[in-house]
Amino acid sequence: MTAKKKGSLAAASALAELPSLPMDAPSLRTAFRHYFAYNLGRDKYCRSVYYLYLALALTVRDRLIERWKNTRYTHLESKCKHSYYLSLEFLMGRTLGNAMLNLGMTDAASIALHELGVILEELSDAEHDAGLGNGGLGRLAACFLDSCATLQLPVMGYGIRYEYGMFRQRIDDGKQVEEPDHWLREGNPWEVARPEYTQRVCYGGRSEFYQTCDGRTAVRWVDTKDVLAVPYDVPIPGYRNGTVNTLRLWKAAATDEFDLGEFNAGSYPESVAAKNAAENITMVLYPNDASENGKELRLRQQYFLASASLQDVLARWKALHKNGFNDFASMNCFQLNDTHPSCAVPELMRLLMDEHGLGWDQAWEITSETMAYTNHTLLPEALEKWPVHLFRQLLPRILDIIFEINARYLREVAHRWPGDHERLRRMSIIEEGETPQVRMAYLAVAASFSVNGVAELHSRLLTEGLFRDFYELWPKKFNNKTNGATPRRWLALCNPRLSSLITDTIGDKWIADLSEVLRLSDHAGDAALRERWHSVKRQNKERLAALVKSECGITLSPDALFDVQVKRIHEYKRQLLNVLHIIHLYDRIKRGDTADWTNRCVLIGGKAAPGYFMAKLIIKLINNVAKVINEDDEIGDLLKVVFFPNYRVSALEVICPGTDLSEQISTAGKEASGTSNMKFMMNGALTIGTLDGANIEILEEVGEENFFRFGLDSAQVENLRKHYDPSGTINGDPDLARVIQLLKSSYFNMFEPGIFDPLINSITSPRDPWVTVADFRSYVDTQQLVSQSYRDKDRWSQMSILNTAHSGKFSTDRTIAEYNNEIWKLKPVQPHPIA
Ligand code: MIF
Repeated sequence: MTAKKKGSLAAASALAELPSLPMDAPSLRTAFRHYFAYNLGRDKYCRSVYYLYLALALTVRDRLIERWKNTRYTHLESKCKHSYYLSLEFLMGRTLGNAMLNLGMTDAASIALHELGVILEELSDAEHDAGLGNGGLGRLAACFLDSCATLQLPVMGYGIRYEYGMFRQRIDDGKQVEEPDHWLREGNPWEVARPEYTQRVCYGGRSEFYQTCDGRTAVRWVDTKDVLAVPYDVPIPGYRNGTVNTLRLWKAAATDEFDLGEFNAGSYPESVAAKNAAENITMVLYPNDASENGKELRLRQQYFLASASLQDVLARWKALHKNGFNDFASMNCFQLNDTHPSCAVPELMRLLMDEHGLGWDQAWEITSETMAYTNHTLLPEALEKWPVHLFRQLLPRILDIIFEINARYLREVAHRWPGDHERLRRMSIIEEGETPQVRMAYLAVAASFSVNGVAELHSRLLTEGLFRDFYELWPKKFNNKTNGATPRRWLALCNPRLSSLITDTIGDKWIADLSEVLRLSDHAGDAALRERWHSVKRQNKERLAALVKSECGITLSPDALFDVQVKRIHEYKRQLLNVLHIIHLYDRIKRGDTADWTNRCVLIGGKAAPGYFMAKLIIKLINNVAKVINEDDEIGDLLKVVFFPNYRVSALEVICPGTDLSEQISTAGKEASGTSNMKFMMNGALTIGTLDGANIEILEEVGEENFFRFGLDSAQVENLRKHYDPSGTINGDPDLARVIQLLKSSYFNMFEPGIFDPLINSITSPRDPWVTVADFRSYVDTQQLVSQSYRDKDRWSQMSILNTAHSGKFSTDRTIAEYNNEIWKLKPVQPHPIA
């Protein structure tokens, strides 16, 4: 492919060709024993299952690697177009089970281990979650990679190899305590370091103009402080199709010369400190979901990812295309996962102009034809803005380019709306003010050929609100791509019992084509299926109850309705509304109002950003309410409340199969999409939800009669704000009044006076942005309907089957097919079969 190799290297081509590795149980057993004894050097004194897990992981990894190599070869040979998914977050969770499922080796591995007296599930449970993301946005990126590989699309993920992922959450006296998650401490078998593809990323310094030898004026970025970006590749297998794509994660490392200067000057400690500063860039994931905290280190991370990834793509392009960048735009596409990687816009301009000698116009043509931007939220606090002075100090050359992009684009605006200065001010990439700011979303929109939202409602609200001016200017750029979840992890892997039942009923095509599950609806009237469906749910609830028992010490009865809200803790998601309902149920029991009662276990889980005071207080309130209720002898099994600590991907894999009711209760217009709503639906949970995000599309698919809808819609919420009167609502609703009275009376914080006042004040204020109490009555009435419905087990099972049956739309295979057909336009590539 590239230059002819000499000497030993010439042998590499032959060295890499080996007979394919067998996947039958005896071969897997032999490999497993070999890794355990020789590679890991463990013996009969081994005291940790972790090494058994590692031995199996290495066995699986070999089989991934051979398909990985073939995929890479085929991509190179076919000279296909590529897309790159740039994301600061990839919330991968565990890999072992998923890799075995996609390679089709789970049964053989299970048999091989069984013969050795080893239990596969125990090994799977020993794996640390790769928590390189906060929540939905990061997990979506992980699901997308699975679907890209399954659809055999040449898509590569680019991200950051954080040394510390999402913090571990411990609950101490009802309060969240954050602990560092050093997930790499025991090594990571799922990565391959590739230091030979290291890139250099520049910071600081200044721009310098100079004359090139052919007489052009050009710019170079000088006096920079550089950091190395070392790639670690993670294999991403498709579902039983021979494809293994790549996720490339960058780790920061200090440059050698950087240390040397300092060493020679005799300042050893300073030199080591400088080295640390470089390596700090990829040390920790910022634990904020849908909110920004404006730290310089975060901007460094963002630029680091953008620069290293683009240099990597350009280097590969140059090696293969001797005749320059003419075809670059038709062969490459960058999908920006939110504005986090949007430094890629000016960085691609810089690389093309300063490093590869292109003029502005050609560089702009390439940039604006290759960048595509996905917006994931309308919340103002999540919209990234960086102070101009920070850019000037950290990335001066990048700031020059942003200014120039802005000037040229504002000329286009001025031409379209002559004399409309207000509009120019509104649309400028630079927000004027005491501290001028770079509006990253506007930069991304101005430079991208495609801008999408993540659910129908969200995409419409984008064009009506945040991006209204841009939509008027460039209507064709805007489109919707409703989110999804991969049915491999979120049904086949996490719910083996339901998967077998589905496969028994309609065959197994649904795993690679979720639209097939619709065929279940023909069987929803079959009493025998409903009975089996119910029994599967019951077993999954027992599994969840066992997890809750071991994690929290609380006993849940699987006969009760399992009512679950797991997601990041945020005011807009309204965990508080859930708490108001819990207190209302408690109050009913205390008043003896329990005729036709349905026993309920309410489980709430999620992490709060460490600096988000109100979210942390919500966690404390949930825990206090749970304690009072669970310790009250009058309550017994009528009502149980659990705060599930350290909610993460692997926890959802147990929680979602065991859930009856999925709580999706955000203030309408605020949750861009939601994705756990889809995972719960696939697993046969019913949803209680507002008309928000993808709930609307879930409701459309499954029908009103199989969905518990409540509350104001987004237009009603906006109207209500003008005359919102929570006190009136509270006084007019005796149930709500009693709930608020209980809260105010310190019933749940007897020995912690006043601690919940900020929460009480916020929901009783006419300025409550989330209009929580406005939806109370509708929520409580709908919950009453849920309770009634649950008592008809057979009907509930039918609704549950219909939810799974109508979840086909919410596969990321569908989402990715739309990204591909409408944005990326890649052709699937079938790799050569392994030797
Ligand atoms: C949105 O809040 C969520 O609604 C969406 C967000 O489903 C998800 C994926 O598109 O992205 N910072 C964010 S945006 N975290 C999320 O989960």
